[in-house]
Amino acid sequence: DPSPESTFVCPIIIEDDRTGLDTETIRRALRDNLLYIQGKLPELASKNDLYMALAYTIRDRLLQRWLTTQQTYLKKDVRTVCYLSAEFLVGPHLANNLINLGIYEQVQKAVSESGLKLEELIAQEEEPGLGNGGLGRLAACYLDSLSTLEIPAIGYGIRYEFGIFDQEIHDGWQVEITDKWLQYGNPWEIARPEAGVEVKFGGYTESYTDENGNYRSRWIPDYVVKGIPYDTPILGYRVNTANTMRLWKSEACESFDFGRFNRGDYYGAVDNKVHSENISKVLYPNDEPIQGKELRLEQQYFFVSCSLQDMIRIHLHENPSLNSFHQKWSVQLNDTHPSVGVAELMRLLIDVHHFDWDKAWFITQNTFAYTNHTLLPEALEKWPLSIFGRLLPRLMEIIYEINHRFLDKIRIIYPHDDGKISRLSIIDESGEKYVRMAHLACVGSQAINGVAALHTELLKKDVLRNFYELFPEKFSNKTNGVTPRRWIVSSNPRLTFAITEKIGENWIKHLEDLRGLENYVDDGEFRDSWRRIKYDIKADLANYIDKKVGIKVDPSTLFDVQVKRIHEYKRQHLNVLHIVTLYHRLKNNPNLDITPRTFIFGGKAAPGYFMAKLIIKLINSVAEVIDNDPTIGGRLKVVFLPDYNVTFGQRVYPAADLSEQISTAGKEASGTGNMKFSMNGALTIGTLDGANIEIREEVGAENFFLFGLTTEEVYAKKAAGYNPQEYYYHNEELRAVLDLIGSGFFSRGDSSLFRPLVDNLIYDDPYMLLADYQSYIDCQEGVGRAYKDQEHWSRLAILNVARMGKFSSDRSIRQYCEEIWRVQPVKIELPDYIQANA
Ligand code: 4GP
Repeated sequence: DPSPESTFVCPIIIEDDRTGLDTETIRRALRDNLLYIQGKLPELASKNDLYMALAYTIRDRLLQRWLTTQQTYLKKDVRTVCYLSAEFLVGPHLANNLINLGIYEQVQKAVSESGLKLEELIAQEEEPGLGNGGLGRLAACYLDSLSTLEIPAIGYGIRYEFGIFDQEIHDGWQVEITDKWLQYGNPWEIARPEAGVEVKFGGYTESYTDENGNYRSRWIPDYVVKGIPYDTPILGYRVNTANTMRLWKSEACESFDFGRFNRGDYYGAVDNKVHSENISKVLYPNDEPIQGKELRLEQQYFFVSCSLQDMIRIHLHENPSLNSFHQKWSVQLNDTHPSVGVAELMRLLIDVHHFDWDKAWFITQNTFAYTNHTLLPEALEKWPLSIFGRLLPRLMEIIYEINHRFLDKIRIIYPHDDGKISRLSIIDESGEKYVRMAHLACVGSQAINGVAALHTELLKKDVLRNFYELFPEKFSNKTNGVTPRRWIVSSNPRLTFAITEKIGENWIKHLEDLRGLENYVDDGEFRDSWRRIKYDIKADLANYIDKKVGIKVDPSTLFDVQVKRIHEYKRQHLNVLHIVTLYHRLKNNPNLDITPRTFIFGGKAAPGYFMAKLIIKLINSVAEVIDNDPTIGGRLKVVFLPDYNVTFGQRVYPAADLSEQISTAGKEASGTGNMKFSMNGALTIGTLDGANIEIREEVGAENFFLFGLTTEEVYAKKAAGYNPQEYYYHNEELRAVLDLIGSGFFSRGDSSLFRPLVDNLIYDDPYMLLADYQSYIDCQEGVGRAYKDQEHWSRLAILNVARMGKFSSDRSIRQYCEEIWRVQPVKIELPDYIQANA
């Protein structure tokens, strides 16, 4: 809020050094920031000092755009999208901002004066790993597209002090290391302590009658925590729009308890501070299955309450009342993690702003929309009433009331169906009682969506069937997308150049334009240069692999890549079965003619997920044995690259020939890595799962390596009593492969190490690897043959890129805007004294 004392009227006119986009000005600004922000003389500056100085130089160039954007939104009283997400896996900012501002080359020249390369400074940035995997990365792509499409938006989340752990590999096992991404400071964020808000926890509620005789509730908390917003500007591509990502840090209201201190309790005096700060201390490292820890619920409520209070403050700044709240704000719940927001908005409207229930409910229901991201039943979030009621007593009461009113209505529709009532209830009363967060989200939202066509169908048929029956009109599909700015332009400059040379640069904002490349599939010269580019990128990755893990790989081999979280349903171990099959064949027939391959893996396992950690150990063990076997002669190489993250993803997607998307059908909601690979010219081997289906539809069945059971077949097999032993006993090669792993061959004779994994496959196999094994092996043989014909392979690769238009996050965001959020773009005009984008 502008303070009434602020009487500055003169605009800042000459800001040249902080806004100019030409090389000379940037060079001057860089030196200036090095001296006056980093406090370093050029001759004593470290690489990090230079990175920081450069980051500030670029941030300066964002600020006018950002402030102008915010001012325009306020003035025009626009409708705003708020994307509520417990995770934003944004990845490094510097390179992306340079690209979006259009000043990459100018900065390259300006930096060269320091004797360093821009790429070295870009590599210096610690990436903010504030997410686990797909869900968090999707949120980041969506922020990029929202700004690029000039949509008023705020991304609200948590400023974790420690993001996703760094992964090291010791003796083949994953070891987790604390991610200290903030240790040298974060130049991209701006703290706004003056916009802090308070959040209550614990305690009890009481009722009272207000001065007008109305019956009301009051929450007397046990403790109150302060949320401080940290803002990061998110600039769109070649537009002036810079939206805000606003992440909340938790702090103690009173950092020091003088009462306790004076009684001599020195440590007790800071207890409260420690507890409060713990809330935003660390990201829970579990992908998909949730961990029912109380601190996690505290995190969720903390950031959701902060964000809703923030929206209300902004709203009341421009509007006389909250009656129009739902007309000005559209709030998207990124999975159920923020779904307590439904009850919190009710609380704020009723307890704080004295709305009656029906009006508050109307506003709430018309404000929220909910995206589901997973079909795994174990990932459906629910909180024991005991924890929920103790931590959030007032919200518990409100949820009971929402449920009570909801079930009253349902009873009219299904008068004698108690089973239906208990299946729909927000409270699970089948055993220990729980709050079902997905039910709260469904009841409290105007729209519900899945993230790929198949996923949405399965939600309707299965996971959310009862809600679909009740409100079919709320359901729609929004297939995921990824931003081509980060996943092609920034990560693959060589391909970007080659494409732009042929079809111009419009595709960067209109990815459908890649279709124009189809005109060049028959151009031999183009295919040649395409292959040369791929080879060079693979050679770069080979150097990196050598530096990182000391393994030499040959860039002319087929790079077969699987990078994603390690999970049984994603079936990295099916990939291993293929590798061991090839190895076994070569051992039996050393002269066998196979297409030489380099298998590259990357991904983190949740620290408490034993089987996933054992899969990592298996990959590394197989890698070691094959690498040390001279008879293989480099025809097979296996590399597990530690610490897979956004930065490494940017290196590996462009270098892949083959993208492994091999989840059990019906398990992967969408996948987004599948899109990044294909956009960069890799071909996919995959099942009919998630967005693979739509990718195959777009690129054409003949340009996609399909294998495995369909979702219906998986269901049918399960229903008929799936018995993996049948496959084990009837498929000799499969049996040999499993026996080899079980025998201790890859574990220095220790036959117990991989037993749990092998036994799990033979006796249980919940993700049906054995059922899909033969089809996968056969399909891989087809891949090997196809790769031998390089001309043919290049054609397929070019067609894959040309047909990926649908998978830009710009398309996804347009659909959300039109069909769920009903928001319009708002043009941002910069003041004339600011140099426009290049
Ligand atoms: C992921 C899904 O597993 C993935 O298929 C999807 O592409 C991604 O969300 C974005 O929608 N889910 C999660 C999660 O990351 O934590 O549930």
